[in-house]
Amino acid sequence: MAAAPLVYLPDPKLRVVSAPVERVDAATRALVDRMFETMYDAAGIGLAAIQIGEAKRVVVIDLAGKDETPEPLVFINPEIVASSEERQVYEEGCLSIPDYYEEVERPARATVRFLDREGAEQEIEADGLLSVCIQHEIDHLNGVLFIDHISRLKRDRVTKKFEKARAQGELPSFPKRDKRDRREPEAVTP
Ligand code: GNR
Ligand code: NI
Repeated sequence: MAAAPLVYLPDPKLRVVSAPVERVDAATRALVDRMFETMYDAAGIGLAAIQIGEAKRVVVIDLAGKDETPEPLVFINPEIVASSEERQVYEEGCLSIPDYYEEVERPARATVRFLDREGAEQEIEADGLLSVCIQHEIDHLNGVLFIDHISRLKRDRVTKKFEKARAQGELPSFPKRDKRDRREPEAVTP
């Protein structure tokens, strides 16, 4: 099983709304496996299928550090059914926007309903980094990027930088900072 090439900003695929998975079958599990290969290869903590060009509502996450036991999580057709009023800030990055980091504020906790790798319905209440990550990934399923949550000035600046690189035929370099280099999210005091 091999890693797949990543899709980078400003690829219009990143703006596509992904389609629900109709049946969790062998093809779905093959996609999940390819996503894990790609995510571990790029040292990311999460990946949405559209980041390898598949417009399906499939997300993989593993928050375990480099030297820890892997904890692979699979979310198929994930939906946020509740989220907290309380918010937290985290410096986010994205494998599709290499080497760019900015603080994003989101609900601190999210209740997520989804299908697992076997197609069974599950529900979890995520907090901390898992909450940040699952919200970031569900955004991808809806064609939304973390830069949509920052100021227009910053968003336009990073978008132009990646448009220019693309126009010059450059492919983004492999991320320099390890995206598994995790901090704790910060509580926001209203
Ligand atoms: O690897 C990733 N790290 C990360 C760090 C802070 C907030 C969100 C993320 S997700 C990102 C992988 C990715 O781009 N998933 O879509
Ligand atoms: Ni991302």
